[in-house]
Amino acid sequence: MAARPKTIISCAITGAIHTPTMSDALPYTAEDIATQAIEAAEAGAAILHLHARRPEDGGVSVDRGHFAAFLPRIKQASDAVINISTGGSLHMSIEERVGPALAFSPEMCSLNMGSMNFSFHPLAKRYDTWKFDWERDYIANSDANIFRNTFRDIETAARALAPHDIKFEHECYDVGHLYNLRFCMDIGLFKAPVFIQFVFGILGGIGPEVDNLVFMKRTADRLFGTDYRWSVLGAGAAQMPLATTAVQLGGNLRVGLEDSLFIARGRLARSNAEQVAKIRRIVEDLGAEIATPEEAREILALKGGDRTNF
Ligand code: KMH
Ligand code: ZN
Repeated sequence: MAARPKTIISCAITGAIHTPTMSDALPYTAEDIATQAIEAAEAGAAILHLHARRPEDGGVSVDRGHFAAFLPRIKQASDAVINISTGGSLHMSIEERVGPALAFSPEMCSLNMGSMNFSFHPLAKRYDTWKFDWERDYIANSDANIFRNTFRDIETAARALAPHDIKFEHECYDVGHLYNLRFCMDIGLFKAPVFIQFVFGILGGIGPEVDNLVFMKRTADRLFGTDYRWSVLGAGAAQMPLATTAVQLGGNLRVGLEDSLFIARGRLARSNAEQVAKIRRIVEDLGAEIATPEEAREILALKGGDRTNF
């Protein structure tokens, strides 16, 4: 029997959905983002998916200075693969969103593979008071959001970043996004092996049922054969259950406060590292082994941590 592949744990440290009111653990200063990222790597995350935020109020940022305040600190303390988001916020152009990846040339960056409704407005009802003025409207008005990732946007990002030899985390929120990726590979935008993040449970995307994971995986097998590696991200309450299912199916997984603020039903996580430690226990209890950053680099054919610009 072939050896079981090692499980790559990605951890998405802060994201652009949750806001400071929702959890005291959500990091938004450079110091807290760096500390939580380093601790997540120590707990077993091989890949750190990173967004920046404004240190004064936690707002979503693509400012180079905000990234520059934590990237070198993380690199100094950890060998983990750095993955910079190109998701930005839902109000930014693709040129603004790829800015940080262009500036810092990380080993990986996210790339969202289709346009869609992307909403978290139901969260607004859960809070009566907010830590910062911007939060309530940002959340409540997300029912008007279109997360724009047209073919032209995807091509713009791919061509701008091509000289940097960055491996994309192709975020696919529905089965059509897999076909978008196949089309983009066919016109030469991405080379194998591609890394697909199957995303479940975002309002506007496919729901977090196991049937849907099997369907996405089966479709990807048909479209990409051996040319892809895959990982699973379940939003909110689906995070740990779907990550566990991914391990059982031989895939990789993503946790982190970007995707869920909780460690168990009704219990907020104290940190990103707490979520990583929990899923690591599950991975090992299921008889699998986690991948080190070096192993993740080999599995995903990454360029190496010495070829970044930070
Ligand atoms: N929060 C995830 C569902 C990105 O950074 O490019 C989406 C995400 C997007 O991770
Ligand atoms: Zn993200």
